Amino acid sequence: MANIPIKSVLGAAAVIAAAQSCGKMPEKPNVIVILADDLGYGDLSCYGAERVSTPNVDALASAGIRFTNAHCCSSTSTPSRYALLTGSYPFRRTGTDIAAGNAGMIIRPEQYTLADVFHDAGYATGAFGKWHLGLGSETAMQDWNGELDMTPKDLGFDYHYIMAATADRVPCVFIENGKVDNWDPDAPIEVRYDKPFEGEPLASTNPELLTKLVHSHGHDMTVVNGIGRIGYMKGGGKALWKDENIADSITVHAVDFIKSHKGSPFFMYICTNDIHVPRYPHDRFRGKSPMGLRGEAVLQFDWTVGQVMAALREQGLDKNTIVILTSDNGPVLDDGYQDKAMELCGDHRPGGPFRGGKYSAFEAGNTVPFIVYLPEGMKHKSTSNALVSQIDFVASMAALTGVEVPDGMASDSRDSHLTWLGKNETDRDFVVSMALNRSLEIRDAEWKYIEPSKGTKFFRLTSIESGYSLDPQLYHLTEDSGEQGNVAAEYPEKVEEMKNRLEEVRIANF
Ligand code: NG6
Ligand code: CA
Repeated sequence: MANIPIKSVLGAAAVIAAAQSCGKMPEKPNVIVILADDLGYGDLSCYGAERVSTPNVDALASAGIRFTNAHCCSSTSTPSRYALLTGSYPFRRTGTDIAAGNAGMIIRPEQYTLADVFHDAGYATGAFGKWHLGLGSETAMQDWNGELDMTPKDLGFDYHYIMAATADRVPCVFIENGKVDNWDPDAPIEVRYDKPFEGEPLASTNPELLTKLVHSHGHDMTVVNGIGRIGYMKGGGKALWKDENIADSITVHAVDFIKSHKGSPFFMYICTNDIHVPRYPHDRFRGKSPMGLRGEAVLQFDWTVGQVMAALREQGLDKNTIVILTSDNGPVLDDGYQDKAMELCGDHRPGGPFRGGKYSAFEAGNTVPFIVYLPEGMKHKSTSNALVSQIDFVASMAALTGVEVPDGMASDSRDSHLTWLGKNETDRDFVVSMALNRSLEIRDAEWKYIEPSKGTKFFRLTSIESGYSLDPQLYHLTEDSGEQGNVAAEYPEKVEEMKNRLEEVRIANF
């Protein structure tokens, strides 16, 4: 039943009835997606990490299902999140690459989103934390001192408390329901990405301002909270965030939402800033990891997960809430700040057994932790090796909640909810993902093909193998999950077959 197009799904009510009969599914379970940032396959203790312990995430995994072959749709944030929320591959549209903090909203209101699914199912919906999909109807035209004219509200989210882009990009403020939270009338906000504001200090010209973190590459523009950022910003005053409080702010708002919606079904999209750069966790995590700031940021992520679960328990909602925890892309150590992530990593392998990392076409770029916490009584198994993809969020959650996806929407998304709920271990037919240079890879449960593409073999600044090659690459994943031997020359028919399958996906005309 997995992987069938949504249009051929039985009546949704029938699907829910079937699920209920075999596993005590609550009638309208709350659904929480916890999306970590740059958290690698090997960064959690339940995925084998030994130099960091993540008890709260591990508890989620023991109460649910831990997937060992789950993939995001791109090895960077914006395109990955675009796919998760729309069920449409980011390569189908231009403008889906890593977004600036003043990018206009990339998903357009007419697109059907994961939030629309839940909205149509009668759920209250909220987005929290890192957004990174643009805001406002037009790039660089946002009024950060008034109300934004296009926001997640236009995409099915009733409520949002978000960061426009990333913690290393201006504007360094939270936005609540279209307005800068804590907006300071004495410090009106201006944001630019094309040129600096005259007379404003920069990280490149005023290094004495870098009191908290110093950059290693990039991040030499406006300084906020003693840390250099990407982009230029003026003003902000009391609205400016303190990096050490970001996790707390996101968590507090998420917990408040849980408390105020305990009486009716809700969907939450909680995107932590951890463990993206700049890594500057709260004092209470400092000195707690042998891996320094990056390890402490993992601990802080784990803390957020613990707070969300504790809130569910306190409200008696752990019995009817499904929590799906995953990451937007693979890991990186030095992503532009001198936080000693590389030096203190020791034998920790953030990408687990996989090759490459963030930005890369190799497996560590898009093989991500994926844990589905299920209410008591619904648990069928503890790990699943099924091949699954984040592209299936929209169709799977539509099937789960009994919503019909409108024709022509979320066309790449397939209903995999029975696999996600552990009722079968059916592999997706194929999984496609995109690397930084927009080249594509396709894999099935056995083989992986990386299409030829131009570009450096090694990202020097981040020390990550790109996986790019002018030659076609074929890896026999069942024997070589570490992608050590390109066997394209030995299996020309397989190369042809995978290439054609990729081509079919690419040119699909929905
Ligand atoms: C890169 C940034 C990196 C990070 C990334 C986006 C530099 C030198 N590097 O351009 O620090 O922000 O973009 O990461 O500026 S993502 O996880 O949001 O895709
Ligand atoms: Ca990311």
